[in-house]
Amino acid sequence: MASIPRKIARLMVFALIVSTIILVAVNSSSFGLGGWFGSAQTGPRKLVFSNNKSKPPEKVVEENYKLLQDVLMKPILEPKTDNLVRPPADPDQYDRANATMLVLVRNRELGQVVRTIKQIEKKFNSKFHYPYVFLNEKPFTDKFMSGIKAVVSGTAYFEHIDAADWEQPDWIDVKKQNQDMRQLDSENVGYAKQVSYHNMCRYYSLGFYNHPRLRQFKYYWRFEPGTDYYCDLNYDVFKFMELNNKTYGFVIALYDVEQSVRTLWPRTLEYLAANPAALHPNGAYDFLLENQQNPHKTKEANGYSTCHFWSNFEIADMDFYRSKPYSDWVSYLDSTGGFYYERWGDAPVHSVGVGLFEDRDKIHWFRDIGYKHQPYTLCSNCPTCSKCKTAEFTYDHLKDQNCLANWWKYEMSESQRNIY
Ligand SMILES: Nc1nc2c(ncn2[C@@H]2O[C@H](COP(=O)(O)OP(=O)(O)OP(=O)(O)O)[C@@H](O)[C@H]2O)c(=O)[nH]1
Ligand SMILES: [Mg+2]
Repeated sequence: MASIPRKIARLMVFALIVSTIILVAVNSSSFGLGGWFGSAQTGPRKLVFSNNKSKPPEKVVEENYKLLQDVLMKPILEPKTDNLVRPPADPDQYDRANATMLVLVRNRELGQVVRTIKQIEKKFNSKFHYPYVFLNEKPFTDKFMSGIKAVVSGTAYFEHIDAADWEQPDWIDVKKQNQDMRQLDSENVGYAKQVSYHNMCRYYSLGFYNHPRLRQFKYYWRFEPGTDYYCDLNYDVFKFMELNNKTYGFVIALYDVEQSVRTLWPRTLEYLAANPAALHPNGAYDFLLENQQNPHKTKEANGYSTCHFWSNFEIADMDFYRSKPYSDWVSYLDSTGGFYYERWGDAPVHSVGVGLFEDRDKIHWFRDIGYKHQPYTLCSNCPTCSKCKTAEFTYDHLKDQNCLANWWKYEMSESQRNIY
């Protein structure tokens, strides 16, 4: 008789262990098992990849690449909306959107930045005269400023970044940082040991939109020295964003170096667990959780596909970054030191932020902006594009780095696919 209570006790212990394991798996989600998030309004959402096909990754690469080739070979012109704003007769009398061109740049990059600005002016800005904001943590030289003024059609603002916003916070554990950077460097993570690169990634993730000069603007077009623009744009892209209620625009999407973002996703899930209502009910979850093309990356990044919009080009609404979900989340990320103990890029940070906290229908793929930042290109079959080869992406051995097909397959609505 005495054995019955002992059996019950054993059963209870067993049940407790099982339920604890289930709870940990469902709620902590640190290995990408996903968890339930969302608010009473949005209903619960489970963060797991919903398109598992279990095909060999090499086959997925080929299929996705073919899909993209087909999409890019299709003739397009410009978005088929009836609200495109055409270039005005006099750009100086034009009622522009509240927008600026934006570049963080060093004095020594003058030649490269001028080269890129000349292309942007020819293709777009000579028709609208949007201003430019140049950011630097060091003073711009007279040579730099006069070199720029000679090529821009809009006002040029040369702005200084305060050390307090640029340098790493003093609570970063420098010993740990050095150890972690050496480790990442030994794993061939580019720029791992270059502190200025970490500062740059952090500043582009959480600083720039609160710079006093940028606070006066809503939209920005980020560009980089040495990038190429191939297509004429005969409409105002900022007004396109505004009139079509878009938050974020991109051209290229890539997988990241997985070792650089090992804890970005687990830290994000911690934030979501504490702030479940922050999750947007129509987020781009599958883009962020996909694990078919480069499953080793998703695994190493603890559940994040590492897929991101390549932020060296982006047109976006800074009010999104200034809003509570993004700014609280990115402050939480910052408080964990991951910008310095790992090498989180601003591209994955923007992409995870937009993908989780914004409606995916407000993200626009600019297929009509032909673009290159070494070694990747986007070039559509569009009569306004020249000097790029239609559907070219990169060297053969880097084909598997393209994750645009995931955006196309999992996140775009029919109307977005047909907008060109
Ligand atoms: N003022 C300033 N600008 C920087 C610094 N580091 C990078 N940048 C700028 O930040 C942007 C991104 O830097 P890149 O070095 O191009 O980074 P990346 O594109 O990841 O690397 P690459 O593939 O080498 O181009 C560029 O516009 C740079 O000019 C810095 O220390 N100071
Ligand atoms: Mg670059």
